[in-house]
Amino acid sequence: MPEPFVTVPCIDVITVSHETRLALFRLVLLQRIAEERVIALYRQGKVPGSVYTGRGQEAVAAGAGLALGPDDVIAPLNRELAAHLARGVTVADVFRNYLGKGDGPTRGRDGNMHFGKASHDVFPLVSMLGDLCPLTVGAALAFKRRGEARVAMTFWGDGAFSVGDIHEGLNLAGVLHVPAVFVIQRNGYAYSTPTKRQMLNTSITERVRGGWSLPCEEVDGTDALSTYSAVQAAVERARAGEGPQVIEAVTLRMGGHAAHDAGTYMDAAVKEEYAAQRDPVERLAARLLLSGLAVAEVDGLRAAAVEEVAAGLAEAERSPAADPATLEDGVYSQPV
Ligand SMILES: Cc1ncc(C[n+]2csc(CCOP(=O)(O)OP(=O)(O)O)c2C)c(N)n1
Repeated sequence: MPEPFVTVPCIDVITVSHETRLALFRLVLLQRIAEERVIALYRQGKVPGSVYTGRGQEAVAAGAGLALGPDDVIAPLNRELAAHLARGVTVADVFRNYLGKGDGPTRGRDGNMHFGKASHDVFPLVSMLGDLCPLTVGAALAFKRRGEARVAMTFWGDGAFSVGDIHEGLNLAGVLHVPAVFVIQRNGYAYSTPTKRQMLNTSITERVRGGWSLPCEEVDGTDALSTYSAVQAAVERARAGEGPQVIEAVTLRMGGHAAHDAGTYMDAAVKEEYAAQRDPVERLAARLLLSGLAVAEVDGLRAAAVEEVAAGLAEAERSPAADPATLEDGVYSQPV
């Protein structure tokens, strides 16, 4: 194996095609690079909102997003940029939202990741943790009642697993046997609170199986191939009418909760070990090298992603700023 990669390669899930591996690599790279760019813009005072990235968790967002079919719906949270991109949301649209542009997804109202895209079946992020769960169950129930072979998927973190709406939603999903897939990113923290200080049993899988009698699989969330493969199996199971499933993806935030949080309360040695050994981007790069790609080819894919992000940002920067006169549009009904 060529030298620059010290990271442990991800598992070779042989059923994942070469094209899918390349698509996953593009997505993890786009999320990593775009979010680094967003943080730089935020520090320059150009982002009016706050910034919550998924650094270290890109493999989950990419793997889950790519596992869906074209007619499925997705309700991402704030660490799942690659899932938006997997659905065809453009890098330019993401930057338009962060920069508060008038033609962006929220037309300048947000400056964060609280947006969806109806044309791409991406639900907007609801900030109240837990709310996306019953909403997703509702979408899945609609598919079931209409006899459509479609699947609804959402995400949340281990901290959000304490929210009641999630348990009501999971229970309902099971009882109504709806085609839904729930992806839980277990990154060990809810903001600054370690999961083990929040719950006695930190195994989401055990709690989902024991509490709600739903199938749940724990996967290495830093391994894009494993995550993609597990989520895809859950999606196809749900589509075949076999009911909902939960995936517990074990990850770690490679930093604080948000751009304004340095994460100094996190164990420095764990963070270092994670960055050196389990960085999802580098693990997938190592896998691509092991499967025969040359270093120059992997570098070419990295360069293409840098280019795609730069082009998306340039396009967004050309967009007009939001017009303050439109502030109340879409908020109140229009006077008659
Ligand atoms: C109902 C609710 N309570 C509190 C918050 C504030 N809040 C936003 S993110 C967060 C931590 C969430 O932790 P976790 O679910 O583990 O996700 P992570 O941030 O680690 O990805 C909290 C408490 C919120 N948005 N909604």
